[in-house]
Amino acid sequence: MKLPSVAPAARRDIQQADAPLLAEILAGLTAQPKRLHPKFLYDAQGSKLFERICELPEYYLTRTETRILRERVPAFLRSLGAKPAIVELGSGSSLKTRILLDALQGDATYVPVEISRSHLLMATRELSQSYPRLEILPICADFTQPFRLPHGIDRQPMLVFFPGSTLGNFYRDEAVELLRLMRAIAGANGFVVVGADLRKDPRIIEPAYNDSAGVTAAFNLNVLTRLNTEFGADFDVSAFEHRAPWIAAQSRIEMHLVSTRAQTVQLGEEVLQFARGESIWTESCHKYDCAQFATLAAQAGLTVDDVWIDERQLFSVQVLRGTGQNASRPLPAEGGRETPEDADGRHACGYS
Ligand code: AVJ
Repeated sequence: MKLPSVAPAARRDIQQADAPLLAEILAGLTAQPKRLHPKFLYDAQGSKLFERICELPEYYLTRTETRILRERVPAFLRSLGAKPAIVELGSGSSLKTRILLDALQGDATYVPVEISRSHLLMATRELSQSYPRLEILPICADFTQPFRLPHGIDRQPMLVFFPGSTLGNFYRDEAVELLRLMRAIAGANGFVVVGADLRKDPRIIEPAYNDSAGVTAAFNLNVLTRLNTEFGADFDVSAFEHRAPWIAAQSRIEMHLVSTRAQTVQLGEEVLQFARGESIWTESCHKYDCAQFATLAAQAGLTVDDVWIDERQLFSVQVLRGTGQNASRPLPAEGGRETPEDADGRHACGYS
């Protein structure tokens, strides 16, 4: 094997590593309307602020989902059969997973799939201390790209877990693609359990994204601070305002950062022009009713087996299964490079 050279200067390495991200940021900020992918909200500071959002009185989502899971998961797990495998996509710090793991009676395998190696390692360490009997098989991967599952996992009762209403962040086609991936991982007999915030009176939804303590505003504005520190931009953060309106026609909350005056911002080689009132669109949080969610799931070859909802009908946890024979596992990618079982003993989990 050819070893990598150790010579290049660290500075250049960092610039090269960031180059595709910078290109993506610039493409978004020179588009009409200006936009940034929501993933940029979640740097270390952004993730901390998001954790504070989850504790806000107005932000009912986390609290409600946690309550639903605590109540429903024990019986559900008992029905799964011996030694289930729980696959979680974008597991982060695996906080919600603990509700599942706490309810486990016997042996189980937990497969967190997480792009951030530091989050993944920390979660693995903490979970193995809390749950010494749990087999943990962490996978460091971007789940929007094909990745491999641990070999043999498909012989266990399979549960794919996607809590937190994260699916709401995706546009329809992406959401369907992601559900298709989960169906493929779950296989013919497995379950896909997805948290989905419900469409409801905007007087409940809007305050959740416009909290009185201003934490969501800080979370949204933090992305500009990040562009300044990590990508050398010169945003005047005080000249932007957080907005999060409910857009009924699209059934979503849109988060924006609105420029309070005409201004220019330097980023990389570009000079970005902002008109007064012009916005950067930073996130969309789609809300479904149960019928809409079932249609979305059906497009991905999933059928709704059960829906768990709190008594105020704020939030849903959707229990899904593959529809009929479409639910078979996808074949590994063709072309000879990847065999179903390669040297590291994992089988392919590609998707189309
Ligand atoms: C992490 C996508 C579930 O949509 O409620 C919270 C993100 N943004 N407040 C959500 C978020 C502003 C959150 N998700």
